[in-house]
Amino acid sequence: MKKISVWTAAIVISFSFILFSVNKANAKAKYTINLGIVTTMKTFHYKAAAKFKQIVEKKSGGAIKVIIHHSGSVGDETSILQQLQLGVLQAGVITAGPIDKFVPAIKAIEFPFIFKNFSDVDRILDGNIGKGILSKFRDANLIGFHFLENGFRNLTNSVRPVHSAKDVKGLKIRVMNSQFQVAIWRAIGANPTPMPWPIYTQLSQHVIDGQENPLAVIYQYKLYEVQKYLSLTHHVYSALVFVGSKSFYDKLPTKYQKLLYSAAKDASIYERNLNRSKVKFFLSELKKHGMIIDMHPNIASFKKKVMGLRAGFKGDAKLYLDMILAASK
Ligand code: EAX
Repeated sequence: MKKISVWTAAIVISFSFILFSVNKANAKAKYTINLGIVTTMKTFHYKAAAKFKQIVEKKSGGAIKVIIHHSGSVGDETSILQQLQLGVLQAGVITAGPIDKFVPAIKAIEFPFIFKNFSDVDRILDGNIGKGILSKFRDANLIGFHFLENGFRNLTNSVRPVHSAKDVKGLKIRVMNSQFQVAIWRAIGANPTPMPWPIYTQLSQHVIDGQENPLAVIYQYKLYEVQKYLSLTHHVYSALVFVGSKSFYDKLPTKYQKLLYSAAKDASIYERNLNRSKVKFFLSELKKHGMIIDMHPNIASFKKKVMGLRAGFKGDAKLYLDMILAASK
């Protein structure tokens, strides 16, 4: 098992007390699922979690209670994953990026420019390749229930318009906690720093020049207040995953195990549709708020810089990357 940070240890101890009282208050429920997310109630991560809660509580007739801990109140995404491994938390909606330390296979879907559009995404992630990647979560003492989405990521910064990869040179870009995401931005020419979400303060204080996220996140976190330039790079398809604690899951009766899978699936499809229906709206809002948007950056210049990263893929990550490449032709 990974080394547990002091932060996680502190959270585990203090959080156990909270859970103890919460669980007592829900004495009627047989099982309690504490679900962690790092984003606010405004986000799609939360809406997916709320849908999951609604389905699970209804279909279990109240036997399973779901409590959503949002806005990072139970720690950042890496910490939530560690708590799922320990069984302190039972579920989470987590971005693929930081999962790659735990489940290397997931690196394959975060390879830049690998998905062309949403129909490719759904075909591959909901098909055998996606199912294969989700099955690998068990090796990390986790359950990968289903893929949902954050969306295609785009670059923003406060320094200058970015049209080609050369414009990125030297920009301090915050990336997710993932060595692979660091490698991508280093290859493009930026000066990347991994940090957990959220990062508004660091952007406003110019500790970093830029960041990359889907339009929904840029809008919901009002990053237009601190970032002038947006380039629609669509460089990485950012999946989210409904993740569960394997030790908790293994103790559930089969009917509830099945219920968790089907509720995560329904909540994921609901969330993807919602997210996709809003892309145009977010773009026009970001424009209204004064962002200078490059609608057609020079994608070829970015692709050229990152293609060599394929050579660094090994084991499961390589296996699944090759499968996705073959399936997306
Ligand atoms: O799901 O950390 C990140 O950049 C994520 O995309 C997101 O904002 C949280």
